[in-house]
Amino acid sequence: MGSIEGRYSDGQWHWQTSGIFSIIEAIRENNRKNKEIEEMRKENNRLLEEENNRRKREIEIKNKIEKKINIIINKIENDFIKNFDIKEIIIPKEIKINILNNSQTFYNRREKIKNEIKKLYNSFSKQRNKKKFTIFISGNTGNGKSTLLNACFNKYLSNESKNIPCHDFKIPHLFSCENLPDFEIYDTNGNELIGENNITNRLKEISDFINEKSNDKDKMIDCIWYCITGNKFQELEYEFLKKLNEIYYQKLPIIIVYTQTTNLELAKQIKEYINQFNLNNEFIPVLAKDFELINNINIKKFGINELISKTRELVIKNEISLNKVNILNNIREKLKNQYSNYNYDYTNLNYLQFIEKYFNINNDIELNVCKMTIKNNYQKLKDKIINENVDKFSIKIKEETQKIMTEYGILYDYDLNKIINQFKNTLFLKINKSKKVSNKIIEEIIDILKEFNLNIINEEIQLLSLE
Ligand SMILES: Nc1nc2c(ncn2[C@@H]2O[C@H](COP(=O)(O)OP(=O)(O)OP(=O)(O)O)[C@@H](O)[C@H]2O)c(=O)[nH]1
Ligand SMILES: [Mg+2]
Repeated sequence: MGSIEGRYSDGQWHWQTSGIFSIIEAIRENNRKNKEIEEMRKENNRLLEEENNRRKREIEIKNKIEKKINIIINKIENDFIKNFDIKEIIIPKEIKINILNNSQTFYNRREKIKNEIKKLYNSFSKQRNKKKFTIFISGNTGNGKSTLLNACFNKYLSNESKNIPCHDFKIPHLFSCENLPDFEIYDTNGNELIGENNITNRLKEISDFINEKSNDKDKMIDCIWYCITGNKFQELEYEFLKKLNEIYYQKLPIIIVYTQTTNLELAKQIKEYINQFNLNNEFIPVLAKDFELINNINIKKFGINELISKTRELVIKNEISLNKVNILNNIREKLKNQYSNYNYDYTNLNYLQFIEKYFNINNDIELNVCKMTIKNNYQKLKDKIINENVDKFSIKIKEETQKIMTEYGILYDYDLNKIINQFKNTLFLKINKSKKVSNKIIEEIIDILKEFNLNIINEEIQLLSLE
């Protein structure tokens, strides 16, 4: 057995166990310590897990923030670059106005290009390899086709009908006369447009005939005169003309000749009425023969010369537009030879040099002033623009990233300088690139070509492109 002994020293009792008591005590003590250790271990684990979780969450949030911030930085950068227009910025407004408005040189540039094109245009119309303008007259019976033909040649060639229609021509008959040597005109039987079927048949007859002639370059039809008269533009005439226009759209000009015009006011009304249909035919009122109003009071004939010169003009225009690709090639070649070594952005010096070279302008004071001003300001302006943009850019980046950080209650450390430098580089590239690309001249040429009825489509713009 064990015992417990007490001993007094240092002012207090000290107990000492021995034997079995001391073993029990030791076991108890051991258990207690084990428990303590176990609890400490648990507590430790808990804290560790908590810390781990906290770190995990933090990493997650940081990742999220990083992603968001990267997206927003990219977007800001893209927006800046996209909206950055060097042409608007590099040259200050005053200089631009100076260049574009006040300078005779620049004003003349358009005229000079126009003249170049005009020359080509004229040389083309002179080169017309067909000798005559071949006209096909169509229109309802009795509305004055033969009389019109005779008036053009100033000679009675084709029978004019008296009271009944004279169906002289089973097939269209070609007339010509030295009085108007560059014209030959087909007279035809009048259309009797009764019913839809008739329109179709008549159209077929006419188009077959025109088609057959088109195989021979010298004999092909160049223009149709569609004669109408009286105080009404009939529904069937409209149907007929509409279909005729469809067949010959951009192939053959069709002129509406309003014959036997004794009342200009009425002619105007008919013209306005037809305009509603958007047929886009030229409308020319004509009186082919003096008209006796009453007892020797005559209305004088008129309109024949207008009809003839309009016809020449439209036929040539049509031929040119059919030959458009050739002409465009010509123009392009001509311009390209002069442009090829130059950049032609009107905001840079090279462009001015190009203008100088292309139009042989050497001592134009205005041009030189522009040149000097641009030269002196160019680098300064470039730096200014870049700095201004960089400032705006970094403010925007700071603002937007701050917003995101506040939203997540966390600070995120990103390298603003790196981002800004990258932005600067992109901006530089863009500025340098934009110097080389400008369609200003092309646009102008396209505009001018339009005036000559040379509307061009996308591929042709490419063709014309000087790059
Ligand atoms: N005064 C005058 N009479 C005209 C004019 N145009 C036509 N006429 C008369 O109108 C009638 C018919 O004219 P045409 O020229 O024969 O008509 P068309 O269209 O050739 O007739 P078809 O060949 O039968 O289809 C004739 O009597 C002409 O003299 C004009 O401008 N002035
Ligand atoms: Mg006739």
